[in-house]
Amino acid sequence: MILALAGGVGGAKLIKGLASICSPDELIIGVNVGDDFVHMGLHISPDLDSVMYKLAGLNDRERGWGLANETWHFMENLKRLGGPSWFNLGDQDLATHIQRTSLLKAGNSLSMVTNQLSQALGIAHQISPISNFRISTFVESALGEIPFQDYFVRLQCEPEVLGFRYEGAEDAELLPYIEQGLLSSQLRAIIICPSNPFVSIQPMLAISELKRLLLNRLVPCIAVSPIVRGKAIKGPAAKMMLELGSNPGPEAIAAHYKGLIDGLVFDKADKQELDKVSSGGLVGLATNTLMNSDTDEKVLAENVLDFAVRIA
Ligand code: FO1
Repeated sequence: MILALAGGVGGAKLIKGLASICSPDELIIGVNVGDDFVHMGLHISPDLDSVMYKLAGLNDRERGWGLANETWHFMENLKRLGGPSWFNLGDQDLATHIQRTSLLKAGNSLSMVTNQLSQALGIAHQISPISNFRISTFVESALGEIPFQDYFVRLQCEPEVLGFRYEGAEDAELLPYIEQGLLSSQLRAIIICPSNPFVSIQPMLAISELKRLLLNRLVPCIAVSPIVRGKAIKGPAAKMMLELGSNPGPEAIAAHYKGLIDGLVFDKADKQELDKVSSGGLVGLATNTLMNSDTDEKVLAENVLDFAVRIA
């Protein structure tokens, strides 16, 4: 059994690759909830939706979020009425947010709601929020604290980051289903998908129970770097690393996950970093990490799992 931790777009691609080679009872998917926020009364769960739409084959590939063939009549009319236009809610996507909000209001947990939505979309694999508790990522900048979606969407990742705060993480309980997976004798490997270490993975690692279970792991934990040639495949990860004083690359990712991982997979474009990464007990693997097709996603998933078996 494999347990994978994922955040935004890059994470969803590798999850799709893993889901194409692991059956539903072989793959536990833990997804970041730090991006979640309430917008116009709707509970939005961007990372859960990225994974859900991706596994349902409904995702919009170039946008990276939301649904393919989306239309924006709601947004056009919202703007005409003077409503907030900075966060785009597609006409089809709206149904997800309204149904999720309705099910949550009816007393269902986020994990129950995610199961209901995923099953309705015909997804065989179980997608789980890392916790049913609210965790809210704030970006600390010279302008003060910025809620994540304001930073990422409204301010287009422009402010210089000084740090992060994951409100609610200290009280958040790790989802029991995830905890059971980490304690299971069937577990063979833990995969940290190529998501932003600061705003997609760290909000999960800020849950003390998860961090403790990873530190005491009995199986290999493999991280896949989201950085290629010093740049993030998508999103602000490299910009954040530079602003926090580290050099975006495999070595900095290895340092970020120090103690939590046994192997680091990064792109063959950075294979010269192999020696620097393979030190202090960490094993490096340089391979193709760019996922521009279903095949790329599947091949990377296979390479990551083979790597985990090799270093077990
Ligand atoms: N990202 C944007 O850059 N602009 C948007 O207008 C936007 C709307 C949006 C609506 C629903 C949803 O699930 C995600 C959305 N995202 C948008 C992406 C969102 O900001 C995610 O947090 C990122 O994908 C990072 O994980």
